[in-house]
Amino acid sequence: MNRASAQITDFIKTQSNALGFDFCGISKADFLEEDAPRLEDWLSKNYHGEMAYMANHFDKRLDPRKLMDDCKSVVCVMKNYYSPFEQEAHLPKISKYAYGKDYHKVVKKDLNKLLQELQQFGEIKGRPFVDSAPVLERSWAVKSGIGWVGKNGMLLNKRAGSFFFIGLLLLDVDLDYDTPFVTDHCGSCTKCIDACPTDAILPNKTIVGNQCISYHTIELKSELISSDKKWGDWMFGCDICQDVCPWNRFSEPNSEARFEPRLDILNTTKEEWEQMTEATFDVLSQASPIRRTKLSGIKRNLKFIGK
Ligand code: B12
Ligand code: SF4
Ligand code: SF4
Repeated sequence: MNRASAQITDFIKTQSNALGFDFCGISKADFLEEDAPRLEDWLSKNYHGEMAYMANHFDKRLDPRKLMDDCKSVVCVMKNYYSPFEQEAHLPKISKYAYGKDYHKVVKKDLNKLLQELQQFGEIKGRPFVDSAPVLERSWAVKSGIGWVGKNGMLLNKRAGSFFFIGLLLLDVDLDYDTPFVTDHCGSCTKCIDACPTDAILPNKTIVGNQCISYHTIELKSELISSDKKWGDWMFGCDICQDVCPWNRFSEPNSEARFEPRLDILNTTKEEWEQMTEATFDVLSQASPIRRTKLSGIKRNLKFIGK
């Protein structure tokens, strides 16, 4: 490795930490050979359901060099969003990732800052992505040595569990690369598979996307298709397969002010949601991930609560 790449690598690791990222790993931008057949199989079985965007850009999704010209390196960061806050039992449930400010905005803003700071080394081109582009974020986290993919499909870290967002920064410079994570620490545990109310978790780490409560309550645009399975009280997303995971016993509360639980949203009752006007929702959902579902989606989801 030359001195310049080692210096930039060190800077990225130190600054990502200073910017509030909890983990940072770096991989060489390459074709994700092992993922290609898995993604193809997942799509061929229609596990993406109505998420048509998942079937687009197959080649780009497997190779970041097709997403950005001259892409040489993939910087992968993780940001903790765990919060011990629990909603009162009678309230419609919102998954933890949506407690605070929209993570797309938060993580992307900080990755842009990192890119900005890198300009002191000369002109470095980069593109930040957070759940916003055709790229297999969890596979890059594994490749960057941050953790393994659990049976629940989540990226898990031994010290910190899975309540983490993943962000990627593609760069046009060569860097020093981390060693991929090759071990699996799920062992014989099947707690997530046993607890999933819609049988969306297959034994081989595959998530049947269109069976997941998260898909039904957030991504599905049409009327919610009821099944014989229980939706529980989830109004937006679902945390069951993370809540039961033993690795999340080590979760520490996040220290990000922007992820402070939005009590105005989290304390809203079923009746208040049902009677809410578009104007009120427009104000309430500012900068919150719940905006994605729109008020019509939330009202649709409420019909299935408790079923
Ligand atoms: C589509 C999508 C969904 C869909 C489909 C879920 C799915 N598992 O594909 C739905 C709406 C259901 C969903 C739900 C959720 N999602 Co989502 N989702 C995505 C998105 C946009 C794409 C995922 C994707 O490409 N799926 C296609 C399949 C084929 O890929 P994959 O699940 O990533 O699995 C790959 C690797 O894990 C890999 N793999 C790596 N190593 C190994 C080893 C073996 C042996 C095997 C078999 C596989 C394997 O195999 C697959 C491809 O090869 C990503 C963001 C992104 N761009 O990556 C966020 C993302 C995965 N989601 C995220 C979150 C937080 C959630 C929820 C927790 C939200 C909630 N609380 O409701 C749930 C969790 C559901 C679950 N158990 O997975 C986070 C996950 C963070 C983490 N720590 O893992 C991501 C990364 C967004 C982000 N930037 O933080 N999601
Ligand atoms: S998020 Fe909920 S519905 Fe989806 S796989 Fe996990 S437990 Fe099952
Ligand atoms: S609940 Fe068990 S099997 Fe599922 S991801 Fe966690 S450790 Fe792995």
